[in-house]
Amino acid sequence: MALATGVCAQAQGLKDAYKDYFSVGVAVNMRNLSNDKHVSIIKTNYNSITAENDFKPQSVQPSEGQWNFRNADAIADFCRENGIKLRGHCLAWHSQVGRWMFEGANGGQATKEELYARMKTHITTVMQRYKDIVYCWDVVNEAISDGGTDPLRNSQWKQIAGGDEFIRKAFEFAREADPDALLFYNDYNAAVPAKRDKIYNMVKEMKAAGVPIDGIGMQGHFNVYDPSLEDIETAIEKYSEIVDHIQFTELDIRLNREMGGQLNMNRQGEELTPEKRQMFNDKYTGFFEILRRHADVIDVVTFWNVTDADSWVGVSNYPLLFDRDANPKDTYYMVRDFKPSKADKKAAKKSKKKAANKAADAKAALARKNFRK
Ligand code: 9MR
Repeated sequence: MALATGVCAQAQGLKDAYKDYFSVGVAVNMRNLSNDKHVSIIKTNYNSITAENDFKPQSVQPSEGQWNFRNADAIADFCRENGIKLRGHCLAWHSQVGRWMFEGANGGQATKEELYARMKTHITTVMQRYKDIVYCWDVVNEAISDGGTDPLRNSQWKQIAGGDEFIRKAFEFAREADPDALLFYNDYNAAVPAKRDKIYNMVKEMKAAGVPIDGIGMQGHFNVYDPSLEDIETAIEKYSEIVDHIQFTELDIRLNREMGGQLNMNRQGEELTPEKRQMFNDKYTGFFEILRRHADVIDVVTFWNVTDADSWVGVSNYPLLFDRDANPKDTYYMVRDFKPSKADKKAAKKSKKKAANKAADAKAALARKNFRK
């Protein structure tokens, strides 16, 4: 048939271009879902969605026992309707969680028992509500410290638990709530050697003690300078010694030197000079080359926001593949229309049977079928 010509070889969207390697995802908010152009970008390019904010503890349970699932339900329904799988983000985090989680019933700080009981209720309620469509969860988010000698962030979770026990508890409650979901430890700066080693050691020790951690989420809030592509690749290799699943969960690449999960500077980027544009293109294409090489262990790469105008790092940081007007940059085509190398083809073969993505896609297909009933 005439259709079987070169025209068909052109990739449709990112998810199609990478179908033999890994899934491609995006973080969405409610504004995206009521914008036709954004919806079209999402449907064309992505087969995994993360809610940017609407599944977080503060959003779904602003005060104890008061549940607010409106936005989370709308995002889950969008996924069900379109057969797009959903990443759950997130269950235990020091940020975007109501203060009530850490307050004692009789004033002062909660006891460990109070904290764990609330944690269990939260995790069980949220996970069971979305178990038909959510294929993996960031169970614990950002619990490792950025500097200092203590590998643990000095959060209220840690203070009340008296150490890292809350991490174990969170994963155990999560496994019990939905035994089919893949469970992730998720953090930023996960490719920076000092923090990488702390994450590696924590996950290794926990797994050896039987804690049900399936994978590591490397957020991927990069900039055009750091971390180096070498550090990113080394981190993937190290983590793959201890887990079968690595996901890049929050990808964006800033023009300024700031990186990680918090904005310490301002949302000013830098001028988009030809040099900067080149660095940006090189970083994205180099990063995707690495991802393809490691497709056997990488399940999904998720962009943190749809367009530059949505980005939490500010539009002038130019961080994504779609510009402020939701038009694809030339970088988008460079990432999408790659020419597979020999190494790519080998990696694609190795990753083709990847059970995680298949199971998750089957779940999304079933959710779509049920949604239409
Ligand atoms: O993109 C999110 C932004 O809209 C929120 O204001 C912010 C609140 O902390 O969280 C952002 O998303 C974070 C994600 O949930 C966890 N990793 C770091 C991300 C950027 O701060």
